[in-house]
Amino acid sequence: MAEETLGAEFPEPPGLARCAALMQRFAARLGSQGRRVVLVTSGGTKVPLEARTVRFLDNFSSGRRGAVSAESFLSAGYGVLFLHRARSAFPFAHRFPPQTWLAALRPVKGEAEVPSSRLLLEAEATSLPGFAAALRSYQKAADAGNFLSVEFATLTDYLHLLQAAAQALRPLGSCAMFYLAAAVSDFYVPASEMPEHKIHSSGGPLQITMKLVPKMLSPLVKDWAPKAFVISFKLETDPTVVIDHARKALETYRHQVVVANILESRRSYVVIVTKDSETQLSLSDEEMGKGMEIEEKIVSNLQSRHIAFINEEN
Ligand code: PAZ
Repeated sequence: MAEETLGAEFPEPPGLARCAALMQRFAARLGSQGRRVVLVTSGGTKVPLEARTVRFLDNFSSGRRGAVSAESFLSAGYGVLFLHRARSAFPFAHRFPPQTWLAALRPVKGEAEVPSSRLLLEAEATSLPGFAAALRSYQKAADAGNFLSVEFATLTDYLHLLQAAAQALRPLGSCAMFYLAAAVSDFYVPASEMPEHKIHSSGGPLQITMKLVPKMLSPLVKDWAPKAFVISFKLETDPTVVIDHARKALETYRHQVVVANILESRRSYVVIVTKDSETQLSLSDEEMGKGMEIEEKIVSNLQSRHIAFINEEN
């Protein structure tokens, strides 16, 4: 199937079979418990310009949408398969960049009774607000087997892992949700046209012709997981075109929902677009002041739609 869809232009990344097996076991176990499971994709993709890559094209996505959404899905009782760009925002950890805990955590000294194999750390409770709760939430989800994270870096990794994830979730039918928040490149340089070595400036100004990346929504909806509840995201910078583009995507791929958002306002405003509705979700200043995140509203809205979708199927 991989060769059929992705072809030789996107050679299979090393480690794919191991990740595919992990995802399959994760999905099968939760599926056997009748649980709802969501695949959250998150972060941008790297598009190499050379085979021995020195340079690549990337994009703005921080992965925060995916990370916060994964937390909300776990709170809502979903099993979460988190397919994310390496070093992008990670659930429960993204609020604590290294400079927060590097300064706050200190090794506990002079505890003679503590064996040398143990590391004891301490911090003023006020110096890391929310840290202990975040650790507990992460560990609870991971220990219960409700959370699995899988990393990608390049566009090629992403495409193969998405396909493998879809195949793992397929047996769950309508209980599987795809929440495709990753910002995936639309363009790539085919492996066959990529120079092997670093491109040199002595060759003059650089001209690159990039090909269009095949749209994975099409085989996902039609073949890989045809019964699943599928949500794609549409990001634009021009607010006058975003809803039209979201509608076009729904007509083309025939999936259930597009979440439309604008680059600058994406943290506080989105529109949930379906074939017969448009629902605006926003955060008030007061909600933002309380630390609420728009993803809580997105996930709550989508969870209700997903339950209705499952009930319609049965
Ligand atoms: O990753 P982030 O939190 O910085 O941004 C989220 C987002 C804008 C990448 C996401 O909401 C989105 O719209 N993803 C799809 C982008 C697209 O391909 O149109």
